[in-house]
Amino acid sequence: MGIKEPVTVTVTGAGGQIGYALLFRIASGAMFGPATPVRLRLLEIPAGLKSAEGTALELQDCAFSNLDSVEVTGNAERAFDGTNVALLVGARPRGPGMERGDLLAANGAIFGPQGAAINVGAADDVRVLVVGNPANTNALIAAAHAPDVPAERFTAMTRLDHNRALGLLAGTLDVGVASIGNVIIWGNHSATQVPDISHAILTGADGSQRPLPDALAEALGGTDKVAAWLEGTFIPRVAGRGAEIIEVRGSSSAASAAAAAIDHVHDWVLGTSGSWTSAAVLSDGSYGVPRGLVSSFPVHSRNGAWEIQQGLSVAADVRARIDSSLKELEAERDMVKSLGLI
Ligand code: NAX
Repeated sequence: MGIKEPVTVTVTGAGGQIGYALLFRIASGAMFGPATPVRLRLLEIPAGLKSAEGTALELQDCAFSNLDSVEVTGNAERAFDGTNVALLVGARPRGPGMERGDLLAANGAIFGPQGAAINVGAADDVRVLVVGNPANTNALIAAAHAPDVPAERFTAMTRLDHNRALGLLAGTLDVGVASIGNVIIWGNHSATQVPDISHAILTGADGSQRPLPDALAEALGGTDKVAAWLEGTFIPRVAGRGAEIIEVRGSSSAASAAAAAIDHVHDWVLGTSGSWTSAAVLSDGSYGVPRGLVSSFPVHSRNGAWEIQQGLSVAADVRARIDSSLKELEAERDMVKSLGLI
């Protein structure tokens, strides 16, 4: 295969810890494959510029064959000019005493202008992944400021939650992650997220498939044990994994967040070839999720676009959890609306 045209990728918060884990993998070809050169644009605020510049020096020192160029800037219009893929990682963390409204307002001041800059200068095929929290609502804010970009091009990351669920299931069943399919994360990327294994399947070494809950019942010693494990271990452990990482590592997830961002964009651009994953995308009303919210769904990607996996049954307990996560998303949306951010 010949060398393709370079893809321009903008990473905000490039001087931060996710940026440091992410940029080298993009530059090495993990996002689009080794035959696609990348042009990197690193956007930072003044306090993070030096760190981003240091990362740019190291990128040069890696001599990645498909790294076309690296540019560090503090100017959003420049950073998003002609961008094909925008990874919005930099965000305002919740400070001491900060209420949810303060947090949303502070992030509105970041994601509104970045959405506007994307609207002005990004390439026609721009795809946006918001990683910075609160990711779903930040995506909503950015989309609202980019009226000329189709709103479905603004997505938020729940792939890390999805991957965390895969890792926990694989460890519990003592199988490889690749043998597990059709896990779902629904709702908000927050503690209310809904990891769901009702449709999950396990593929054996001989290629045979069976419902993953059946394999869990076997591993845990009975069907009745599965519900308790889901409720008491699986769901809280996946939803609380970010806090667990902070507790153990002393700082928040970085390399795993970067890996999930790579997976999200890779699958979005190159397709999911028959399988599904999870991503927070614009709701079209599927599964009773109010139209216009950015919420996590089971999705597949075809022809470079996410599509929500249709026609799945939703168990009553999963439905109740989804509804409570949607309440949280609606409350965030109503708050940013009342703040004039969307
Ligand atoms: P860091 O604090 O290490 O880095 C953030 C960087 O963003 C800093 O260098 C800062 O200067 C920069 N920044 C702030 N405002 C900016 C702006 N307006 N324009 C450009 N750059 C700006 O945080 P890091 O650990 O890298 O995490 C980044 C974000 O990812 C946080 O909001 C975090 O909550 C979120 N996460 C989201 C995850 C997800 O699954 N969706 C998981 C990992 C992570 O917690």
